[in-house]
Amino acid sequence: MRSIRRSIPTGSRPNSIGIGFKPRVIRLAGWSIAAGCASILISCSHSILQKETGTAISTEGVTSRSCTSLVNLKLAGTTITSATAIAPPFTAPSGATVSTPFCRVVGVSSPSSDSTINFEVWLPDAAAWNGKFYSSTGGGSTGAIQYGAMSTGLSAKYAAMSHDRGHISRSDLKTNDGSAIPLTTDGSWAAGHPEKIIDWAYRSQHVTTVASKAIVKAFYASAPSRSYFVGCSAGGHIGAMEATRYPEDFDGIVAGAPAWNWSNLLVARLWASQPSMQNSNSALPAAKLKILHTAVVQACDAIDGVKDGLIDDPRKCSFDPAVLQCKGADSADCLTGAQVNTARIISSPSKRPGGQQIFPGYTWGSEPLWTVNTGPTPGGSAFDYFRYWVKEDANYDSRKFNFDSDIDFANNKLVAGQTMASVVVAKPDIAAFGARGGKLLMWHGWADEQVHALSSIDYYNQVMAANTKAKADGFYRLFMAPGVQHCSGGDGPDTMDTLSAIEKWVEQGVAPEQITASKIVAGKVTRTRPLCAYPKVAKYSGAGSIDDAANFTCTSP
Ligand SMILES: [Ca+2]
Repeated sequence: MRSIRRSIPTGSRPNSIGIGFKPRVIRLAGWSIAAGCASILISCSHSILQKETGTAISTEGVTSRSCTSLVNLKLAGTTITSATAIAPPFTAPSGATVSTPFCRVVGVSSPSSDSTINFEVWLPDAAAWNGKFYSSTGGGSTGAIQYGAMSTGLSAKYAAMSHDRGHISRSDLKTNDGSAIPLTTDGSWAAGHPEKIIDWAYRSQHVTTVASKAIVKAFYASAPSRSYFVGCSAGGHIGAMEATRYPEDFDGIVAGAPAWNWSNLLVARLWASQPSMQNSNSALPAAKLKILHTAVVQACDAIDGVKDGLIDDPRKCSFDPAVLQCKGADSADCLTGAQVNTARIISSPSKRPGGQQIFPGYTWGSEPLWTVNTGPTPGGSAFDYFRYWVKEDANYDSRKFNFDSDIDFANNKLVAGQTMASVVVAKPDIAAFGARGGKLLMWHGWADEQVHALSSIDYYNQVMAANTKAKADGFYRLFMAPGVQHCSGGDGPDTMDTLSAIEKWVEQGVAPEQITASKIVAGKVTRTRPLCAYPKVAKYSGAGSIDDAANFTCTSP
């Protein structure tokens, strides 16, 4: 048995890119990377070097082998293009730095004739390996290997893998108004490439996971003892997909702010963006969003019993933006009638003309970053989703979207013989994952401005409806994070070690009842607070600092 050593705190959001552009620096929240590596090893080749024969070796019954010989490993549907022993310091293509020696394996998987899924596996020296496999993937429509997450996983002694979800995002594309389309939302690769949509939606993670496990086994002569996936946003979507479609791939999955209901989520983003797309006077500039947020917090902070700047459960906040409407001419401290209307639309459920709800609205508290929903083009991946995946027309005008027939058109569009909805939506059907011992830890910021927080409540309710609560509690837990924006940021404590929580659950059978989250400002912890297994909430004891998690207990609401 290998000694399992966790030397660094690890977090939940190595790839918190989200499904849209977030106009600020994205932190690798929670992943406080201990850069130093005490042991100086000169290469990833391990102590039990096998003779390099240069011939293909089956992974069945293998003994360990050198790094460079992995290039000769034969895997169905996957080609290993290079295997290199890396001596630190090493700088990844993304700029991520690595200070640990490792074996860098670069490969490409092609599960269909139109598939090109680039991936890398970074293997720590056998003596350093914790025996486990770790994987993560990007948010949005991103086509890029997540080197930062790999670096962090490697530093924590995991065999780490990431992949580009089957396409490479372009950085030279523009929106209607000439601004750059972020890497995270480029969808131009999807038009005319249904197999690439399938790769993005679920197949890329599975095939690269299977290939990587074979590589791990060949290198160490030992399969990983445990396998974990951690992702946020569309990375959380992949986590949910894995639990549903490939229950054997991972023992533990952390899905943050999961964009699980991908198609209707993007319809909802289009809905939220309509007022500003139709008329720029309806847009809510950042300064107006600030006064809106101040008013929201003032109105709803105390409902949970603690005035701490956080709204514990925004569903209890019945804020009406009309209280901010200008009495006369537009000015800096009020909203115009059009802006009040925009705030109402963004915070309300999207509906078909007949009144049927499409998706929940954005929760109160999420408004500071509504700039992603009040531009001249739809927020996040919605713009390119409808242009390229659905309409396959680069000139498609999203302002003409019909919130009835076009929803059906999008969901029923055939993608290599399957409907779009069946391909891109991660159904909350995870009983098989639970039955085989898998654990899914889902979490969501209550102030998420991109993936509606209420969509995770919807997922929870569907899991509970399909299983008894007692049964579902054994394999699925949801943690809502008050005041936390999309994957990180916001007023609320947003740094927590979800990976340790899922490992304790998988390896020791200790189901997480609460996870301590920290708010870190300028490198200092300013507040800690328990995040509670939903539906429980953190209740203040009535004594002691409200900035100390010890003074709160998780209780039923
Ligand atoms: Ca409060």
